[in-house]
Amino acid sequence: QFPVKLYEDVDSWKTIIFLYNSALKEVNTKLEILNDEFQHVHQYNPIEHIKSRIKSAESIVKKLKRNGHESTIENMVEYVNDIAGIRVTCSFTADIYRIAEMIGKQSDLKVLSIKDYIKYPKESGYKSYHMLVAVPIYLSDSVVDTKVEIQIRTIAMDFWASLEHKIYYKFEGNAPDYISRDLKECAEIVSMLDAKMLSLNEAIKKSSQEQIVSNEDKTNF
Ligand code: 0O2
Repeated sequence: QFPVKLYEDVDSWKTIIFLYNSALKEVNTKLEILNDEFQHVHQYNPIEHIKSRIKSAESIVKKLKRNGHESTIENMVEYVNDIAGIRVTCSFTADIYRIAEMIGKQSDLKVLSIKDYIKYPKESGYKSYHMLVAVPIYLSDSVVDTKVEIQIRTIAMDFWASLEHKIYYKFEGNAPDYISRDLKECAEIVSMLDAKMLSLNEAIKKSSQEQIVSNEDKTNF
């Protein structure tokens, strides 16, 4: 458990978690609005679903330890960037970049860093687009910039990452070679599937547009 012993520590822990929860609410609302507006303008939803969570005290401590930091409240705020995390799942790879661009344009969100594990997948085969943003939380007497990690990925990438995550924890990071190999092969299949689904979707869109034009031609005639 997190070594929160002193009363002041308990108090600052509660305040910090309150801030992270508020930041999640803010970013969730922003994403929902972007999705609704996209539906309104393009009759299409780029987001399949959104999940958010606050990292457990146990995972925070483990992450600090893994990175060689002492478990203090200051270190947790400074070094653990994904205490507040939002995962956005899309159908197609193109939607990921569309959403990332829309987030980047929000003037009240500061983009602190971007990790494009889609263009540059991890050694394991992990693919996802990570954005670390700071959102201002307006309190009665101050404004606090609070960090939120947004992970954007396709349904197929999410399927792969969930299984890999389970395997990683089951074997404590030392999965047998044949499992890591098979996982990597699955990651390649996921990439092929995503590319194929995207081009199929483009073909469907093109054919619908051609149909509209041909119907307009008939009416004009
Ligand atoms: P958990 O158990 O999911 O919470 P940083 O300090 O931000 O520079 P960090 O946190 O390693 O370093 O950044 P990164 O790479 O953005 O990873 C943040 C989170 O992305 C991880 O949190 C995972 O949730 C996910 N992630 C990153 N790499 C992988 C991977 O190879 N496989 C899977 N399944 N998920 C990954 P945690 O705290 O490491 O893990």
